[in-house]
Parts: sequence; C-alpha cells; structure tokens
Amino acid sequence: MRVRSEYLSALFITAVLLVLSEPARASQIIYESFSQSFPIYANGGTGFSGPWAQGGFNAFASGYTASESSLCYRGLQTSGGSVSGGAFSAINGAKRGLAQPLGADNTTVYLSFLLQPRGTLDAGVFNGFFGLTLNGSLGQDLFIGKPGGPDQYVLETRGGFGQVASGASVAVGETTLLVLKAQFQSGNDIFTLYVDPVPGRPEPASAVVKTDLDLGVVSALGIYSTGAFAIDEIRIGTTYADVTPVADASARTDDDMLHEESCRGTELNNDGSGSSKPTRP
Ligand SMILES: [Ca+2]
Repeated sequence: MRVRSEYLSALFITAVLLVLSEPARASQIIYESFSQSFPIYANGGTGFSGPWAQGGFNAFASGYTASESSLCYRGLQTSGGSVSGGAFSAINGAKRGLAQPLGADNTTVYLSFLLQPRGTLDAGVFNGFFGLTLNGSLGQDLFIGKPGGPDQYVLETRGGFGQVASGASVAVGETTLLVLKAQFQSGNDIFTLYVDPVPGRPEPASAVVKTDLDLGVVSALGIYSTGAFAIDEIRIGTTYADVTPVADASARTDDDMLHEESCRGTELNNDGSGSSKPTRP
C-alpha cells in the first residue's frame, strides 16, 4: 500500500504541475500531449472525463505503447511524449471520454493531431489503417487518417463508407498534421479536412469536405488501427488557431530539447531547422 500511495501522490503532483504549466486557453477544449506513460495510467491531458481505455467498434485489443518523445512537426508546438502501435492481425482501439460533449447543432469545433506511418505501409489486417475517430451517438463514427485504401489521408465513416480522399499521400516516417473542421448541424454535419497546413497561418481556403454523416452527440474520441503508426498532439478547440499553435522556441525547456533530439535527423524539428519536406504554398 505504501508504494501505491506514493505512486498516487506522484500522480497527483504531476497532475497539479501539468495544470500549472499548461494553462488551457478558454477556447481550447482538449489537449492530449501524451505526457504520461500510456496506457498504464493514461490520464494526462486536459478536457477528458476519464483515462484512455480499450474500445472502439470491434476493437478487442489496445496494443499501444508510449514514448517519451513527441512527434516533431515543423512550427507546431508540442510537449510530452507520443503513442504508437504496430501492425496488428486484429482491430485495436482506445477510447477516451470528453468532459464536454461536442455536436450541438450550429456549433463548430476544430480538431488537430499528428500522425506518422511506420513499418511497412498496408501491413496489418484490413490493409493497415490507422487514425482517430470522433465517436457519435447515432451508431456511427468519423474516421480521420490512413484508411485500408487508398494510401492517402482521408475522411470516412468508420468502416469505410462515404470516403473523401485528400489527395495527400501517406509516406512511412513522414509526420503529417491533420486538421478537421467539424460543423455540427441538424441532420448531416459538415467535415472539412486540411492536410499539412502551416502552423500559425490562417485557415486554408481549399480543402476536402464530407457531408453525408450525422454524428449526433460526440462524447468520446478514439485511436483506431490495424497498421503501424504513431500519434501525438491531439487538440480540439473552437477556433482554427487553437489547434495550430506555433512552437515558441524560447519557452522550450532543456527537457523538451532532450526529447526532441531523439527524432532529429529523421523528422522535422519544432523550430523549423533541419530537414524539411515540401511545404504547401
Ligand atoms: Ca506529445
């Protein structure tokens, strides 16, 4: 019991420090930086109603592992660690409840996250899909990520229906920033996907849009996969700027830089130095 109480104390102190060091903006609803080990006590982040737990449609495993390093993406503010999964022979999933459900008619929210394909593209059952879901109350979910096919980032109804492909290719080892605008309304909602927008710039003018799905109330989001990938920096906010914050190099600690070091050389650096992939105009 002694060990457990010390563990809980440490957890509590960590939670307090997180609250003190990561003041959420008024309009930022969710931030998950994976700052605590996952999924052992996956209760970090802000805006959730509980910890990550195994879940998702036909997901009877949750074989995800934590890393102390964040995925790096040029210009985007990151913190904490990240989470990854391998190529699986069955659907894996983890779900987490939202403290404030989304989906009220005539409201708009933005969601962003980083996704990095790993291993061998398409390996894993169902051609190795991976991504994030917004889980609706009407029995359907929105999937954002790499589908069973084609090898592009897409929006689709979980299961593959109503797929809208972005045209942006999925490449192993390349971290992509995916930003979703969700406009909830009576009947079908409007979902807009931006792939690799530049952090700090205004919301892009062009994007792909999915308009055939009514999510109803969204009270959970999910990590959902069969292919190898890593995910990080999940944000939900009421404005585009809320979910695309620019990295502030002066605010980074030695610890941050130590962690970033591990992805230097293969990944983009937060401060824009190092290797780069083509930037959209
Ligand atoms: Ca992170």
